[in-house]
Amino acid sequence: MNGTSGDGAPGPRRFPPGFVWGASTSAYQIEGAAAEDGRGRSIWDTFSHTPGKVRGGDTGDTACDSYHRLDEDLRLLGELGVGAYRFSVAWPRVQPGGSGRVNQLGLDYYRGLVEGLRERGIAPVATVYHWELPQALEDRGGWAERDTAWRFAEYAQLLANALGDQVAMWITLNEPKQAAHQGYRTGTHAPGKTDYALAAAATHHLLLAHGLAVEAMRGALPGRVPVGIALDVHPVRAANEDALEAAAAVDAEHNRIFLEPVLHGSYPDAARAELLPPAELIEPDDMAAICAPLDFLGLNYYCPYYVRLGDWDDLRLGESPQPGHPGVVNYVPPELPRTNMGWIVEPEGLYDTLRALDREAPRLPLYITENGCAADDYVTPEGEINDFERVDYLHGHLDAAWRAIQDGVNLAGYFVWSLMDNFEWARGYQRRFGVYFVDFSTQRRLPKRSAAFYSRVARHNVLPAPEVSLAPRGTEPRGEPQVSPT
Ligand code: IFM
Repeated sequence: MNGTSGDGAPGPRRFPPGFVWGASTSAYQIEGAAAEDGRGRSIWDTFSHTPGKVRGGDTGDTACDSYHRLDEDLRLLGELGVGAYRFSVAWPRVQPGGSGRVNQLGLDYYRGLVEGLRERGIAPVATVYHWELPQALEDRGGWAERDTAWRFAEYAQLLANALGDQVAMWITLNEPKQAAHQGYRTGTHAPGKTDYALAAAATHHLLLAHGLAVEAMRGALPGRVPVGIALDVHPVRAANEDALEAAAAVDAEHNRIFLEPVLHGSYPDAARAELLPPAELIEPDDMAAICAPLDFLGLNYYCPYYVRLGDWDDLRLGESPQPGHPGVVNYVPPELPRTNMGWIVEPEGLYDTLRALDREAPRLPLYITENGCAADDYVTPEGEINDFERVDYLHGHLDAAWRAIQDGVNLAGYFVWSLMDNFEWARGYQRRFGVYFVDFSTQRRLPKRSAAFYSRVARHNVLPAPEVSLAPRGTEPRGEPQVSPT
């Protein structure tokens, strides 16, 4: 049965043969060993050690200690039954100063990781940059400087040479929007700058870095190993017709500002001028480099944004002003659930985004490179982690992904964020996204109900119908989640 049961109710959803099921992490969020084996400092080491920047003063110094627990984490991945693992390489671990000297011990670590994955039949999917700029480069201006894009291309080429025989897919950048905007405009991420001009310059140089890296990596990689980018896209909804124009402007600033250069080689007209790179920063060949054809596009999807027109002095609980747009409010529809990040849960946003990307880049393979939710997970006295809201979230979003495929979208894979609880940037360890629970005092990993659920889906390539009991089978992680209807 595929799609409906005999009585017309939703039945199991079978994914296409070869659909990739994966799990995602990033280096600073899980590795720890921040000052070991020759690793240099990154902007996140500096930022997290600056008082007041990260909740509770948390840092990634130890994180999940995955650097020392590689075998255990490879075992978790095997137990989960995924076919692919998306991890990131910490730039300062392999090139401590961001240019020049290479740290062989760092490369050895990643070689051990990719070989360990291969031995278990898990495809390594490597992200070149997940926000760990070497501090030495930030000291020279960071992403606001054009030279950083060239240093990045060199680093990407070095990884392609060192690991290219083992890595199945490469992702140049993870969420450049967050790196540029949280890093250089709102200051909520490293390096914590609050300057529109720096953010606009960082936007262009991150995109240029992507384009230069695609070219450099293609020259170094064997055969046609796929190279792509992971962008975070939030559909922007207008609360009513009055807010349609505002929604289009917010969409330009949050989504189009990265999608359009990468897919079409231009910046969106509708974005505010102060967010766009000034013409003098854009050299003649830049846009052509930035829109070098991709082998795939990675989509990180978590939630939609809603906007309404309204008085900034009269906000409702959970609402906030939309920066730069007086009278536009980030609206929270009261009927929609939210996660403990405050993020709206709306699987239809994933469906709509996939359909829109497929229209915009017809037949380009799409991967959901991140999707998941934070929840208030805890271990019961019986040793269980009953994260039913995460199971429900994943079920709803996988159902949306399946529907998009039925409607013709070229979606080739899905990576849950995240394999395990980890350092959630400025929120520290207070926000848990993993399908494995991490007890940070002992580093013990425990499967949550969602691990059993996701494992079952990945192993069978089928999303069960709502309300199906998922009894533990074989080597699947322990747990018997009931999937509630979405
Ligand atoms: O944890 C992050 C990840 O590093 C990038 N995408 C969003 C996740 C959840 O906030």
